[in-house]
Amino acid sequence: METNIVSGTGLWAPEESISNAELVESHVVSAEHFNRENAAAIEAEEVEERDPSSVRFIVKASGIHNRHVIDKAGVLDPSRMRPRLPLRANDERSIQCDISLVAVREALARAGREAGEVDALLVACSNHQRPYPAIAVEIQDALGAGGWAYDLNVACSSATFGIQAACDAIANGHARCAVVVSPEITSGHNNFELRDSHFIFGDACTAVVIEGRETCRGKTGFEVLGTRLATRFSNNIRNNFGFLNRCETEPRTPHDKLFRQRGRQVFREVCPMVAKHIEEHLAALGLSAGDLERMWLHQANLGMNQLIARTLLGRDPEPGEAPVILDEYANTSSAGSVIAFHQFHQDLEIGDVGVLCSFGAGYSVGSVVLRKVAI
Ligand code: CO8
Repeated sequence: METNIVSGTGLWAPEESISNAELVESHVVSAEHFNRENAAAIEAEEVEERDPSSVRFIVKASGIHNRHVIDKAGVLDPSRMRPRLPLRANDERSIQCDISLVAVREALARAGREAGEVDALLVACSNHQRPYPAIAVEIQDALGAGGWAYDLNVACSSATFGIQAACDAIANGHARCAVVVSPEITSGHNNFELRDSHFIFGDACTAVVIEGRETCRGKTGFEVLGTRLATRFSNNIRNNFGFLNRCETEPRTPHDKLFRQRGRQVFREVCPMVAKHIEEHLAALGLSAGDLERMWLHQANLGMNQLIARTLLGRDPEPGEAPVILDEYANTSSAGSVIAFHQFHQDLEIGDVGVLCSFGAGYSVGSVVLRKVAI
């Protein structure tokens, strides 16, 4: 069976970013406005008063200091609180296609591959701009790639689920050079009006090139020792936006069609699930946490990552053992663990082993165990 290699990664992140202070300032203005407009209903206890957000809470609860977004002005405008994106005509490229091209081209350049050599392309992310034609097929066309392409969505775990699908396709002879791209425009479906979640997300797009060892052109790469996926149904992270909204006899509130979660429950339930998942995956490969040089974990919450690493290692992780990018990028959904890998793998030695792991809505967990190899 073909040995799969991660031969290149790429990253697109918006130039514009928002600090916690800027985000909180906009939230406070919006909450005050809401409370004024709804004073009578709040007084009658028909509507809940909106409490102001705080920078101190955000840093303490999440470790997030900053996030990059596709349109800062729209997100921070208290009367809008979402990106302002010009409508594109059908003959123009979609936004997800445009940002994907940047990340994919970087990943291919790092792998020493031409776009025309790609024969499988998966757009793996938590929201697609339209149901069809698939964003993946649009990117395939814009890139000049061959083969086949499709979209898939497993929320924050989309990239690792896509990597497993790509590895399976190569191993089964259905593809030779696969790309998994995760264009996450989270600011389009985050609720910036509510303090509980307004600080959580940021936008980014990552790309991962996977190919058989025989075709690799680089001097080094990361051999995929194994992939493992798991899902368990939970309503604790949910978004009710969908194509049947317009058919529902009771209209949903706008907030119901955006991201929402019971964050504390997610924290409590997902951390042990992830630690056990990684431990069992490593054991199945004849490895243990002590063999890991690096953990590229999903970037939702600093406390979650520290707890998962501590559970696995039986001690606090050393600086750099579980790299953090959420301080700068916030939760970029499925792109997060790939950004951590993209930015923190160059220093590893041949033979070093690491695990890339995502987790989130579903619930879903995906792990990819990687070993640096000379080609
Ligand atoms: N400022 C001040 N106070 C606040 C704020 C704020 N911004 N937000 C909440 N509070 C208050 C609460 O109201 C609460 O007050 P009280 O005790 O009076 O009720 C108090 O602070 C404590 O609130 P929490 O219990 O919610 O605080 P936590 O310590 O649990 O921290 C976190 C909240 C940071 C959300 C934390 O629970 C967490 O990170 N949990 C894990 C969440 C997670 O990993 N989720 C994964 C989501 S991503 C995913 O799966 C992909 C989805 C698809 C992408 C969607 C893109 C939009």
